[in-house]
Amino acid sequence: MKKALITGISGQDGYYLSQLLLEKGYEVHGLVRRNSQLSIGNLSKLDEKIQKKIIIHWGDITDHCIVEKIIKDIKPKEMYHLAAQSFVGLSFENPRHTYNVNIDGTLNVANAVREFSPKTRVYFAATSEMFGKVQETPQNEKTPFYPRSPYGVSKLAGFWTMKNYRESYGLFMSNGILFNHESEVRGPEFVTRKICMAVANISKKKQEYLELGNMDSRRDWGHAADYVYGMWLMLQYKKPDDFVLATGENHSVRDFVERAFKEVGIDIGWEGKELNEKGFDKKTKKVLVKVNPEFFRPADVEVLKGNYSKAKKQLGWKPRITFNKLVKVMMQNELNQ
Ligand code: NAP
Ligand code: F7E
Repeated sequence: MKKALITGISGQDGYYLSQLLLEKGYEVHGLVRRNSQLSIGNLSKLDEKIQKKIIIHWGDITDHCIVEKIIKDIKPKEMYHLAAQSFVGLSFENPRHTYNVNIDGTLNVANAVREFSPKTRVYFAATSEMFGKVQETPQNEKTPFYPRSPYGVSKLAGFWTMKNYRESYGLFMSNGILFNHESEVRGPEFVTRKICMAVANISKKKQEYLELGNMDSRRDWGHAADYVYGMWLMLQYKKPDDFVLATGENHSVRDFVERAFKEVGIDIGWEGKELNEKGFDKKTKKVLVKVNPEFFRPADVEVLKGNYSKAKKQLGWKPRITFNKLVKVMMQNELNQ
């Protein structure tokens, strides 16, 4: 049986990727860091029968001893390195922790594979945040990088570590430069899930209004289920390489808010500018969206839009879930809670 190891298996992408690999007949191993509740994060949302099939190894990605031991013991055919401090906003407050997990953790993976399992094919979760202050639009694999946060900087170090190990030691290490992908199990602090949770609560009269930061920010949002399939395709490809996965479209945070409210039958109008901007229900005139400076970042990535033609041509990958469908499934999930 083919063995796969997923770090960060308890996160959003781990939830979808573990199911995909089990469906494909892999023996799935996952690294989970211990917490006082012994919680397995999103994996606990899986059907119990599926959960039981996943072999959990407890450990932190920054601990090279455990990373080496697991890779040496399992010698996986494929390894998906997803573990990261992935919240951009927090990376400004906790830059050291972000570097430790995202840079040292990735170096631990690269070294352990090099030393104990050089035939393992490795996927690294790189990101569109590396493009940051974008140097061209749309962004592709050749676009120069300009990260705008400690998170972006840390992922760029991981990206180059993979590329350098690939070129220096002939290892199969591929970088997925993935644009934002969301889902029903997205962490609640990310803007899409935060909006959907608030809109569902407002429609059920459990919350008065939603507070946001930079609503002009534009993102290329897809669904995580499509993107984990792209990760798998990268490791089936004849050689290691770097690939952008995106939808090729972008929308502002404001567009996302409007779309989410439409799902509960509310038409949002806007008035005021910058910190005084407000979103109101066109019918009742009630203010439902406000700006709170607390949610602005010291530097933001204003606009992202990816060009996925390399992945389309070489991997046969394309996104299936549209922006409107993404908002719909996320909203339906919140309304059913
Ligand atoms: P996520 O939901 O935040 O999941 C991150 C995972 O990493 C969680 O399982 C988390 O464990 C684990 N982790 C964090 N610190 C760790 C540590 N010190 N040791 C071991 N595990 C640790 O992120 P995601 O959305 O699934 O994204 C997966 C990967 O893709 C991340 O590397 C992210 O940076 C990258 N990425 C995401 C996107 C996106 O739009 N989603 C786009 C591009 C790249 P806990 O459950 O214990 O917190
Ligand atoms: O912010 C703006 C915010 O936190 C999106 C991670 O998966 O994708 C994700 O990073 C935009 C930003 O995601 C709020 O300023 C406004 O411009 O949902 P986000 P992100 O920063 O794009 C990339 C590709 C990754 O790799 C990351 O791991 O929305 N925004 N108001 C807000 N953002 C949040 N979180 N909360 C607000 O209230």
